[in-house]
Amino acid sequence: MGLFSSIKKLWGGGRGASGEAAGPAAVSYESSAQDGAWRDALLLSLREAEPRLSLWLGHVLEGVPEAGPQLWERLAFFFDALEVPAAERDTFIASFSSWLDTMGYRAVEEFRSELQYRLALALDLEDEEDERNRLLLKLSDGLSRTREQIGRNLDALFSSHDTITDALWEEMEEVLIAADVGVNTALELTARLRRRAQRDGVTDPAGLRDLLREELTEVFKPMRRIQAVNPPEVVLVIGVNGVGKTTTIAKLAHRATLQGRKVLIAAADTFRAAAIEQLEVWAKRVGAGFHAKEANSDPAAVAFEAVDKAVAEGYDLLLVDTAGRLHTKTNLMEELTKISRVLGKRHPGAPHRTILVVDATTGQNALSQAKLFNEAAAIDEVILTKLDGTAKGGIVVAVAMQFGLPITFVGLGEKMEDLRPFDGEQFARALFDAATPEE
Ligand SMILES: Nc1nc2c(ncn2[C@@H]2O[C@H](COP(=O)(O)OP(=O)(O)O)[C@@H](O)[C@H]2O)c(=O)[nH]1
Ligand SMILES: [Mg+2]
Repeated sequence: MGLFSSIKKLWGGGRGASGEAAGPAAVSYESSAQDGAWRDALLLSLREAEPRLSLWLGHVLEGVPEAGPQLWERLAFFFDALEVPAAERDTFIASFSSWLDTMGYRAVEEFRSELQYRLALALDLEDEEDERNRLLLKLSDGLSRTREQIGRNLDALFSSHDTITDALWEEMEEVLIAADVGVNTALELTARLRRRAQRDGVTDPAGLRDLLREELTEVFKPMRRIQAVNPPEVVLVIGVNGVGKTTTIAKLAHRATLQGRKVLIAAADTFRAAAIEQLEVWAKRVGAGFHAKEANSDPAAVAFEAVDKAVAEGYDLLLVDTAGRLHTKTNLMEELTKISRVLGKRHPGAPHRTILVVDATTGQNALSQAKLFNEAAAIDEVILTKLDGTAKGGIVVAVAMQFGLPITFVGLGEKMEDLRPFDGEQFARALFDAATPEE
């Protein structure tokens, strides 16, 4: 359900299915002893609110200090007002409630953000502006150091030149290199900007800021991809040790589960028993299936069995975790090729996507990793993790430009909700605009 239909529901839908079905076994939210006047008040504030999920949620949570019957009742009422089918409403509440139990959260502030994330996915509002702004804010936070540095240097650069000269271009290269965009990328980006400035007849240095943002948006333009048509979709996740593969798999599984897909996770990183256990814990937490063998088993065998299970048991998505620590490049290449081959043997077209996970805090090192893995496997996309903790945001530009690979998601923290679709225009804004985004 998109935002417009949601608004229409709120305005025209009245009480909807309120009170029509009993709650799921685990959660009770039938009308409590308190009077029902809050319903009218809540419906009114929802209708009067600007149509933004965060504001709606604010009203739903008004006067609710912690999880409990009052919260379930108000949430259920919110779903009813949006005419969400009772079964979906109940599943959402039951699953959220059991997640709270698992995490040991009670106070609203501990789970508000996860709740909004889940609502955005369940109500199909993630593409709405409100959610995009939220991502932008988070991205801006994470990139504040990069932005400060680049922004300050660009300001200094633009104000110290009256016209666009060769010296200005050289200094711009230096600013970009200092932001860890990398030498080659900085040179190429500057060359492109130069052409663009000439073409558009830009002569005022201050005009270059916009050009830079436009050029970057172009660099990040998402490539069209053909989606897998034969479920289960098989996704192979590769990357150096410690970059965040396992965490990212858990986050991807979490998203997919919230979107109603049946997910299986395979532990083809068989080096350490602890790594297998870590993945199993995540699978349980996010409600995904799990397939593993004992430590030091053949990773390709794990992958083969997992895809077998995924096909046989009707999974929608199989995520395959891999090791990133093979001793030589040849080893690594052979291992990944073998895994890919057995996946494809059992299920035509698999792996449908091979994702390289890159740790943004490693700066230029990330580039050489991308290069190495690109030789070992046909990478379809990149996920950049730890953008929350880096002053080297420029690396994103380098990866996208040097490899022509689309960046599909970014990791902005260790929590499950901290994986967000990557939007190049947003990123360019977060990176280069000194001005804080709205809100
Ligand atoms: N701050 C931050 N930490 C992350 C992010 N993604 C992963 N991590 C952390 O990075 C560490 C290594 O992650 P892990 O998934 O085990 O890496 P793997 O070896 O590639 O599987 C863990 O402590 C994660 O919590 C992120 O986006 N932001
Ligand atoms: Mg791992």
